[in-house]
Amino acid sequence: VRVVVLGAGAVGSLLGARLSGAGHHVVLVGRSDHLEAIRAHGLRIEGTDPGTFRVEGAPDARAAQTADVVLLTVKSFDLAEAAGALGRAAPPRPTLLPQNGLGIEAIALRALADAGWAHPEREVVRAIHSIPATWVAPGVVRAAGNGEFILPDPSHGEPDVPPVGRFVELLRSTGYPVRTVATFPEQVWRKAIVNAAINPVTALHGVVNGALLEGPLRLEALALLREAVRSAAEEGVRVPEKEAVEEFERIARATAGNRSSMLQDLERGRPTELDAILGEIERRARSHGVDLPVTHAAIAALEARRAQLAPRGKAS
Ligand code: KPL
Repeated sequence: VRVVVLGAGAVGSLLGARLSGAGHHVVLVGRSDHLEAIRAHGLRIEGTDPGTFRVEGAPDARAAQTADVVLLTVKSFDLAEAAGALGRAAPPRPTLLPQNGLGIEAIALRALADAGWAHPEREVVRAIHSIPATWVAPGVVRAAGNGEFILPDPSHGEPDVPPVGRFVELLRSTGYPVRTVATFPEQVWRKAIVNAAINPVTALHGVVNGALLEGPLRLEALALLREAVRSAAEEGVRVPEKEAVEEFERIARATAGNRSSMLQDLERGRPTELDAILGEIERRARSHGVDLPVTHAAIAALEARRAQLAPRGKAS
């Protein structure tokens, strides 16, 4: 299968490496220094199942013109722009959206439709995952533990099912477990709840995910988790708090050595997924007349930290 990874950061590159290892033809679209390093030395994966992998590089979304499938692995804050570029550069293609956060599909569908795809909802498959990947340097990514993919159960889709089965098969070839669930929208919330607990606290304190398993940082994470559970409930998605805590612990443990994506973004002076995670959680609660004080304070603290760290002129 010819796979184009649009947005080859840590996760996109790691997936590209695993797919290439499984015999697929992989083209990464990403930063030029990353592609340069890969051209010279191959794509190096450190950590879990290390190795060096052959993948092609391409400068922009036009690579998707000849793709069988597209993994749109940019972060949520770059999604509208990347989906627009994909829509303008290539005809409709099965496209996977594995971002963190809430409201992701709506952003991609709107951008693809605006760019000219007639029925983007037939092509786009939302997925969630907990694969820990750390950016090390151009050409080098660390697989920091284990994770899994969750996709919607295709048998519960609309008659015009998007190509879920195709992605299930493709993603299984990476070696990561892939589950399909009938309650997919609830799973998206469950992952957002876990991200609401892990990402802001690791980013604010500059610690790996495993540091939240005990002590005061655990309490900080759980306070955010509780408010996220409340927001979900207001939206009609009932996640028992006990189950949310267990999921938080399971993922923090499985990715204990990883630096969360929000911490990595903050340290690199990039925008973060704060808005797609805590911002959405707060807005949705507020639309039901509910204030989330801990979430609100964490958003303010992270925005302040980002303003301190962001390269000048690039704050957004
Ligand atoms: O989703 C993640 C992220 O960092 O964004 C986890 C699963 C928490 C791994 O770090």
